Amino acid sequence: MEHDKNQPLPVILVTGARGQIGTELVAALRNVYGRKQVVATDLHDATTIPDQQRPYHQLNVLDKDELENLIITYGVTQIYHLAATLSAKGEEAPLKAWHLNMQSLLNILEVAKDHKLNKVFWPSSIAVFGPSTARKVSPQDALLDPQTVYGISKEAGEQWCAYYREHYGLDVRSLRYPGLISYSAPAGGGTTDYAVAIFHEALQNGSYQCYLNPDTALPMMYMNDAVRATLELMNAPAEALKERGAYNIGALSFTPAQLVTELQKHLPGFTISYNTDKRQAIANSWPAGVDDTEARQDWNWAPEYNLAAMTADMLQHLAPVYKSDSNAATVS
Ligand code: VAH
Repeated sequence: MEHDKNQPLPVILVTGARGQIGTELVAALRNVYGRKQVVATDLHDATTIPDQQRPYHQLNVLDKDELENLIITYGVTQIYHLAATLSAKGEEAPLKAWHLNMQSLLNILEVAKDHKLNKVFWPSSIAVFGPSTARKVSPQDALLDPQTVYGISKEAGEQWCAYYREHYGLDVRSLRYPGLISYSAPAGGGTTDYAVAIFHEALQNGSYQCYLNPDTALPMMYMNDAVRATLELMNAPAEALKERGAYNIGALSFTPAQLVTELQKHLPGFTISYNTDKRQAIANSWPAGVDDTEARQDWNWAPEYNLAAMTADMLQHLAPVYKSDSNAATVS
Protein backbone atom coordinates (compact mmCIF):
# COMPACT_ATOMS: atom_id res chain seq x y z
CA MET A 1 0.00 0.00 0.00
CA GLU A 2 1.20 3.55 -0.73
CA HIS A 3 0.20 6.95 0.70
CA ASP A 4 -1.95 9.03 -1.65
CA LYS A 5 0.36 11.99 -2.30
CA ASN A 6 -2.70 14.23 -2.80
CA GLN A 7 -3.59 13.73 0.87
CA PRO A 8 -1.71 15.30 3.81
CA LEU A 9 0.49 12.84 5.69
CA PRO A 10 -1.28 11.55 8.82
CA VAL A 11 0.35 11.64 12.25
CA ILE A 12 -0.54 8.31 13.81
CA LEU A 13 -0.37 7.36 17.49
CA VAL A 14 -0.32 3.62 18.25
CA THR A 15 -1.04 2.28 21.74
CA GLY A 16 0.19 -1.19 22.67
CA ALA A 17 2.90 -0.68 20.05
CA ARG A 18 5.23 -3.30 21.56
CA GLY A 19 2.59 -6.02 21.54
CA GLN A 20 2.00 -8.84 19.02
CA ILE A 21 -0.12 -6.73 16.65
CA GLY A 22 1.50 -3.38 17.47
CA THR A 23 5.02 -4.52 16.60
CA GLU A 24 4.02 -5.34 13.03
CA LEU A 25 1.41 -2.63 12.57
CA VAL A 26 3.87 0.13 13.55
CA ALA A 27 6.41 -1.24 11.05
CA ALA A 28 3.76 -1.39 8.30
CA LEU A 29 2.46 2.12 9.03
CA ARG A 30 6.01 3.53 9.06
CA ASN A 31 6.68 1.79 5.76
CA VAL A 32 3.71 3.57 4.18
CA TYR A 33 3.87 7.00 5.84
CA GLY A 34 7.45 7.33 7.07
CA ARG A 35 8.92 6.55 10.49
CA LYS A 36 8.43 10.02 11.98
CA GLN A 37 4.68 9.99 11.13
CA VAL A 38 4.05 7.12 13.56
CA VAL A 39 4.35 7.67 17.32
CA ALA A 40 4.65 4.32 19.05
CA THR A 41 3.53 4.10 22.68
CA ASP A 42 3.46 1.34 25.28
CA LEU A 43 4.23 0.71 28.96
CA HIS A 44 7.95 0.01 28.34
CA ASP A 45 10.49 2.61 29.50
CA ALA A 46 11.55 4.79 26.56
CA THR A 47 15.25 4.33 27.41
CA THR A 48 14.93 0.68 26.30
CA ILE A 49 13.80 1.62 22.78
CA PRO A 50 16.45 1.69 19.99
CA ASP A 51 16.64 4.88 17.92
CA GLN A 52 15.35 3.21 14.74
CA GLN A 53 12.10 2.39 16.56
CA ARG A 54 11.42 5.97 17.62
CA PRO A 55 9.42 8.19 17.97
CA TYR A 56 8.34 6.24 21.04
CA HIS A 57 6.76 7.31 24.33
CA GLN A 58 6.02 5.40 27.49
CA LEU A 59 2.25 5.71 27.93
CA ASN A 60 -0.28 4.13 30.24
CA VAL A 61 -3.49 4.37 28.19
CA LEU A 62 -5.41 4.92 31.44
CA ASP A 63 -3.57 8.26 31.81
CA LYS A 64 -5.90 10.45 29.72
CA ASP A 65 -3.93 13.64 30.43
CA GLU A 66 -0.66 12.13 29.12
CA LEU A 67 -2.50 10.73 26.10
CA GLU A 68 -3.94 14.18 25.37
CA ASN A 69 -0.51 15.76 25.88
CA LEU A 70 1.00 13.45 23.21
CA ILE A 71 -1.83 14.20 20.78
CA ILE A 72 -1.24 17.95 21.16
CA THR A 73 2.58 17.71 21.12
CA TYR A 74 2.72 15.64 17.91
CA GLY A 75 -0.41 16.98 16.19
CA VAL A 76 -1.81 13.45 16.05
CA THR A 77 -4.53 12.94 13.40
CA GLN A 78 -5.20 9.19 13.79
CA ILE A 79 -5.04 6.66 16.65
CA TYR A 80 -4.66 2.87 16.44
CA HIS A 81 -5.63 1.70 19.96
CA LEU A 82 -4.27 -1.82 20.47
CA ALA A 83 -3.53 -1.95 24.20
CA ALA A 84 -5.78 -4.49 25.95
CA THR A 85 -5.80 -7.55 28.19
CA LEU A 86 -6.56 -10.71 26.16
CA SER A 87 -8.97 -13.55 26.88
CA ALA A 88 -7.06 -16.00 29.07
CA LYS A 89 -5.16 -13.37 31.08
CA GLY A 90 -8.38 -11.39 31.52
CA GLU A 91 -10.03 -14.29 33.35
CA GLU A 92 -7.29 -14.16 36.01
CA ALA A 93 -8.30 -10.60 37.04
CA PRO A 94 -11.70 -9.85 35.47
CA LEU A 95 -12.38 -6.38 36.90
CA LYS A 96 -8.82 -5.22 36.16
CA ALA A 97 -9.16 -6.43 32.57
CA TRP A 98 -12.57 -4.76 32.23
CA HIS A 99 -11.21 -1.47 33.57
CA LEU A 100 -8.17 -1.47 31.30
CA ASN A 101 -10.03 -2.53 28.16
CA MET A 102 -13.02 -0.20 28.62
CA GLN A 103 -11.58 2.90 30.30
CA SER A 104 -8.68 3.02 27.85
CA LEU A 105 -11.09 2.86 24.90
CA LEU A 106 -13.29 5.59 26.40
CA ASN A 107 -10.18 7.75 26.95
CA ILE A 108 -9.22 7.27 23.29
CA LEU A 109 -12.75 8.00 22.00
CA GLU A 110 -13.06 11.12 24.16
CA VAL A 111 -9.71 12.67 23.14
CA ALA A 112 -10.34 11.73 19.49
CA LYS A 113 -13.71 13.51 19.67
CA ASP A 114 -12.36 16.55 21.53
CA HIS A 115 -9.38 16.97 19.18
CA LYS A 116 -11.37 16.12 16.05
CA LEU A 117 -9.06 13.31 14.94
CA ASN A 118 -9.68 12.01 11.42
CA LYS A 119 -9.80 8.29 12.23
CA VAL A 120 -9.53 5.77 15.04
CA PHE A 121 -8.85 2.03 14.73
CA TRP A 122 -9.78 -0.32 17.55
CA PRO A 123 -9.56 -4.13 17.36
CA SER A 124 -12.53 -6.23 18.29
CA SER A 125 -12.30 -10.02 18.27
CA ILE A 126 -14.15 -13.23 17.49
CA ALA A 127 -14.29 -13.43 21.29
CA VAL A 128 -17.55 -11.41 21.04
CA PHE A 129 -19.24 -14.64 19.92
CA GLY A 130 -20.44 -17.30 22.35
CA PRO A 131 -22.78 -20.29 22.74
CA SER A 132 -25.20 -19.20 20.00
CA THR A 133 -22.50 -19.80 17.36
CA ALA A 134 -20.02 -21.94 19.35
CA ARG A 135 -18.09 -24.40 17.14
CA LYS A 136 -20.00 -23.18 14.05
CA VAL A 137 -19.31 -20.43 11.46
CA SER A 138 -20.36 -17.05 12.88
CA PRO A 139 -22.12 -14.71 10.46
CA GLN A 140 -21.55 -10.92 10.69
CA ASP A 141 -24.94 -10.40 12.37
CA ALA A 142 -24.77 -13.28 14.82
CA LEU A 143 -25.94 -12.73 18.38
CA LEU A 144 -23.00 -11.42 20.43
CA ASP A 145 -23.01 -13.56 23.60
CA PRO A 146 -19.41 -13.51 24.89
CA GLN A 147 -18.39 -15.74 27.81
CA THR A 148 -15.14 -14.01 28.80
CA VAL A 149 -14.46 -10.56 30.29
CA TYR A 150 -12.31 -9.89 27.24
CA GLY A 151 -15.20 -10.79 24.92
CA ILE A 152 -17.67 -8.72 26.98
CA SER A 153 -15.28 -5.74 26.76
CA LYS A 154 -15.03 -6.20 22.99
CA GLU A 155 -18.83 -6.39 22.61
CA ALA A 156 -19.26 -3.24 24.74
CA GLY A 157 -16.40 -1.57 22.87
CA GLU A 158 -18.11 -2.19 19.52
CA GLN A 159 -21.21 -0.46 20.88
CA TRP A 160 -19.22 2.49 22.24
CA CYS A 161 -17.42 2.92 18.89
CA ALA A 162 -20.77 2.96 17.09
CA TYR A 163 -22.10 5.48 19.66
CA TYR A 164 -19.22 7.90 19.04
CA ARG A 165 -19.62 7.44 15.28
CA GLU A 166 -23.36 8.14 15.41
CA HIS A 167 -23.44 10.86 18.09
CA TYR A 168 -20.20 12.74 17.33
CA GLY A 169 -19.37 11.77 13.75
CA LEU A 170 -16.08 10.15 14.82
CA ASP A 171 -14.70 7.85 12.09
CA VAL A 172 -13.98 4.76 14.24
CA ARG A 173 -13.23 1.53 12.40
CA SER A 174 -12.87 -1.97 13.79
CA LEU A 175 -12.18 -5.60 12.88
CA ARG A 176 -13.09 -8.79 14.76
CA TYR A 177 -9.61 -10.30 14.61
CA PRO A 178 -9.39 -14.10 14.77
CA GLY A 179 -6.41 -15.71 16.51
CA LEU A 180 -3.29 -14.08 15.07
CA ILE A 181 -0.03 -15.84 14.30
CA SER A 182 3.26 -14.02 13.88
CA TYR A 183 6.98 -14.51 14.37
CA SER A 184 8.14 -11.03 15.35
CA ALA A 185 6.54 -10.69 18.79
CA PRO A 186 5.08 -13.24 21.23
CA ALA A 187 1.33 -13.53 21.66
CA GLY A 188 0.32 -12.20 25.06
CA GLY A 189 -2.22 -14.02 27.20
CA GLY A 190 -4.68 -15.23 24.61
CA THR A 191 -6.45 -18.55 24.14
CA THR A 192 -5.03 -18.91 20.63
CA ASP A 193 -1.42 -18.41 21.75
CA TYR A 194 -0.70 -22.13 21.23
CA ALA A 195 -0.58 -21.50 17.48
CA VAL A 196 2.44 -19.23 18.01
CA ALA A 197 4.18 -21.09 20.84
CA ILE A 198 4.08 -24.39 18.92
CA PHE A 199 6.49 -23.01 16.30
CA HIS A 200 9.04 -21.89 18.89
CA GLU A 201 8.80 -25.14 20.86
CA ALA A 202 8.99 -27.26 17.70
CA LEU A 203 12.22 -25.57 16.64
CA GLN A 204 13.75 -25.33 20.11
CA ASN A 205 12.76 -28.69 21.65
CA GLY A 206 11.22 -30.74 18.84
CA SER A 207 8.04 -31.19 20.91
CA TYR A 208 5.10 -29.23 22.33
CA GLN A 209 2.35 -29.86 24.89
CA CYS A 210 -0.85 -28.26 23.64
CA TYR A 211 -3.43 -26.93 26.13
CA LEU A 212 -6.33 -27.40 23.66
CA ASN A 213 -7.81 -30.66 22.38
CA PRO A 214 -6.46 -31.78 18.99
CA ASP A 215 -9.84 -31.29 17.28
CA THR A 216 -10.52 -27.70 18.50
CA ALA A 217 -10.98 -25.70 15.32
CA LEU A 218 -10.62 -21.91 15.71
CA PRO A 219 -10.65 -18.95 13.32
CA MET A 220 -7.03 -17.93 12.71
CA MET A 221 -5.08 -15.52 10.52
CA TYR A 222 -1.45 -14.90 9.66
CA MET A 223 -0.29 -11.48 10.90
CA ASN A 224 0.69 -10.37 7.38
CA ASP A 225 -2.97 -10.71 6.38
CA ALA A 226 -4.22 -9.05 9.59
CA VAL A 227 -1.98 -6.00 9.12
CA ARG A 228 -2.99 -5.66 5.47
CA ALA A 229 -6.68 -5.99 6.40
CA THR A 230 -6.25 -3.22 8.97
CA LEU A 231 -4.61 -0.82 6.52
CA GLU A 232 -7.14 -1.65 3.79
CA LEU A 233 -10.07 -1.05 6.15
CA MET A 234 -8.59 2.25 7.33
CA ASN A 235 -8.06 3.41 3.74
CA ALA A 236 -11.46 2.33 2.45
CA PRO A 237 -13.91 5.13 1.55
CA ALA A 238 -16.06 5.83 4.64
CA GLU A 239 -19.24 5.59 2.59
CA ALA A 240 -18.41 1.98 1.69
CA LEU A 241 -18.44 0.82 5.32
CA LYS A 242 -21.96 -0.27 6.11
CA GLU A 243 -21.40 -2.26 9.30
CA ARG A 244 -22.35 -0.57 12.63
CA GLY A 245 -20.17 -2.93 14.64
CA ALA A 246 -16.78 -4.41 13.80
CA TYR A 247 -16.27 -6.41 10.61
CA ASN A 248 -15.82 -10.15 10.70
CA ILE A 249 -12.66 -11.04 8.84
CA GLY A 250 -11.64 -14.62 8.12
CA ALA A 251 -8.66 -16.36 6.58
CA LEU A 252 -8.01 -19.76 8.17
CA SER A 253 -9.74 -22.23 10.43
CA PHE A 254 -7.66 -25.08 11.73
CA THR A 255 -7.32 -27.48 14.65
CA PRO A 256 -4.12 -28.12 16.61
CA ALA A 257 -3.95 -31.54 14.90
CA GLN A 258 -4.10 -29.92 11.44
CA LEU A 259 -1.36 -27.45 12.37
CA VAL A 260 0.79 -30.32 13.69
CA THR A 261 0.38 -32.24 10.42
CA GLU A 262 1.50 -29.17 8.46
CA LEU A 263 4.46 -28.58 10.79
CA GLN A 264 5.58 -32.21 10.49
CA LYS A 265 5.93 -31.77 6.72
CA HIS A 266 8.88 -29.48 7.58
CA LEU A 267 9.91 -31.03 10.93
CA PRO A 268 9.29 -34.78 10.55
CA GLY A 269 10.56 -35.55 14.05
CA PHE A 270 8.27 -33.06 15.78
CA THR A 271 6.08 -34.64 18.48
CA ILE A 272 2.94 -33.28 20.15
CA SER A 273 1.12 -34.09 23.39
CA TYR A 274 -2.18 -32.70 24.74
CA ASN A 275 -3.07 -31.56 28.25
CA THR A 276 -6.11 -29.26 28.25
CA ASP A 277 -6.48 -26.43 30.74
CA LYS A 278 -9.05 -23.69 31.43
CA ARG A 279 -8.47 -22.21 27.97
CA GLN A 280 -10.33 -25.19 26.47
CA ALA A 281 -13.63 -23.88 27.90
CA ILE A 282 -12.97 -20.47 26.31
CA ALA A 283 -12.17 -22.06 22.94
CA ASN A 284 -15.31 -24.22 23.21
CA SER A 285 -17.41 -21.03 23.42
CA TRP A 286 -15.92 -19.56 20.25
CA PRO A 287 -16.85 -20.27 16.63
CA ALA A 288 -14.78 -22.63 14.48
CA GLY A 289 -14.85 -20.05 11.70
CA VAL A 290 -16.39 -16.75 10.63
CA ASP A 291 -18.40 -15.62 7.61
CA ASP A 292 -16.73 -12.45 6.30
CA THR A 293 -18.96 -11.84 3.28
CA GLU A 294 -19.64 -8.22 4.30
CA ALA A 295 -15.93 -7.35 4.54
CA ARG A 296 -15.38 -8.87 1.11
CA GLN A 297 -18.33 -6.96 -0.36
CA ASP A 298 -17.84 -3.58 1.37
CA TRP A 299 -14.06 -3.14 1.12
CA ASN A 300 -12.79 -6.09 -0.99
CA TRP A 301 -11.22 -8.07 1.81
CA ALA A 302 -9.39 -11.23 0.67
CA PRO A 303 -6.83 -13.23 2.67
CA GLU A 304 -3.58 -14.33 1.02
CA TYR A 305 -2.08 -16.90 3.43
CA ASN A 306 -3.39 -20.45 3.75
CA LEU A 307 -2.14 -22.90 6.41
CA ALA A 308 0.73 -24.19 4.26
CA ALA A 309 1.96 -20.70 3.31
CA MET A 310 1.71 -19.44 6.88
CA THR A 311 3.58 -22.45 8.29
CA ALA A 312 6.36 -22.17 5.71
CA ASP A 313 6.77 -18.41 6.30
CA MET A 314 6.81 -18.79 10.09
CA LEU A 315 9.49 -21.49 9.95
CA GLN A 316 11.54 -19.56 7.39
CA HIS A 317 11.72 -16.58 9.77
CA LEU A 318 12.09 -18.52 13.04
CA ALA A 319 14.50 -21.32 12.06
CA PRO A 320 17.53 -18.96 11.95
CA VAL A 321 16.65 -17.75 15.46
CA TYR A 322 17.06 -21.29 16.82
CA LYS A 323 19.76 -22.42 14.38
CA SER A 324 22.52 -21.67 16.88
CA ASP A 325 20.78 -23.73 19.55
CA SER A 326 22.36 -27.21 19.48
CA ASN A 327 19.07 -28.91 20.42
CA ALA A 328 17.21 -27.10 17.69
CA ALA A 329 15.43 -29.16 15.07
CA THR A 330 16.47 -28.70 11.43
CA VAL A 331 13.73 -27.60 9.06
CA SER A 332 13.41 -29.72 5.92
C1 VAH B 1 -7.10 -14.27 22.41
N1 VAH B 1 -5.56 -13.89 20.55
O1 VAH B 1 -6.85 -15.47 22.29
C2 VAH B 1 -6.74 -13.36 21.22
C3 VAH B 1 -7.86 -13.29 20.21
C4 VAH B 1 -9.59 -14.57 18.98
C5 VAH B 1 -8.53 -14.62 19.96
O2 VAH B 1 -8.77 -12.31 20.53
O3 VAH B 1 -7.60 -13.78 23.41
